[in-house]
Amino acid sequence: MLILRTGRKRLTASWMGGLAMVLATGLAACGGGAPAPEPEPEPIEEAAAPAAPMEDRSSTTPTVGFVSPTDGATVSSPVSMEFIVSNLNISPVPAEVESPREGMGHHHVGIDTECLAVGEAIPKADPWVHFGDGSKVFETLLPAGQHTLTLQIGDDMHVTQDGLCTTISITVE
Ligand SMILES: [Cu+2]
Repeated sequence: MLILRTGRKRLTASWMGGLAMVLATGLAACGGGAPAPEPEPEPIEEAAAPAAPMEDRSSTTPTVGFVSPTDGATVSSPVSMEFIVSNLNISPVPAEVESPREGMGHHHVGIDTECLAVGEAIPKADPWVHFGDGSKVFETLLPAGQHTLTLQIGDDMHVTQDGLCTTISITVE
């Protein structure tokens, strides 16, 4: 019933009237002390939960992005970053790597730089920071002004992957 009220804003007057009656009836039933109607709303709420944007399983294409900051945001220093991927596993780089594991990678942030070409090894030097421990958050001091933040996935060999890079612009105040 809550779904009907909030989800469909264009109900006609007659619909609303009918809905009000249904609601009134439902409330009356609740008020009567009968515990029976209680379980009904629960499946509705559970059904609505997967609509949350964090776990999108509608595609099998791997993606990477910033949870924060958002593109165009004005933030203060130190700048806190949070990364997210879908259809890819973020995993610490093993101690010894003979060949990169399929479907696994780790985050890299490039400060004031663009995405590297696909197939390139991400340098272990400025302006790149590797998160070979599997980290999904980072905090760093940045001078005031406009900055470009690039988030790029590398496999166990730190090699860039097709489609797995994103760049945002932020302003540090
Ligand atoms: Cu790396």
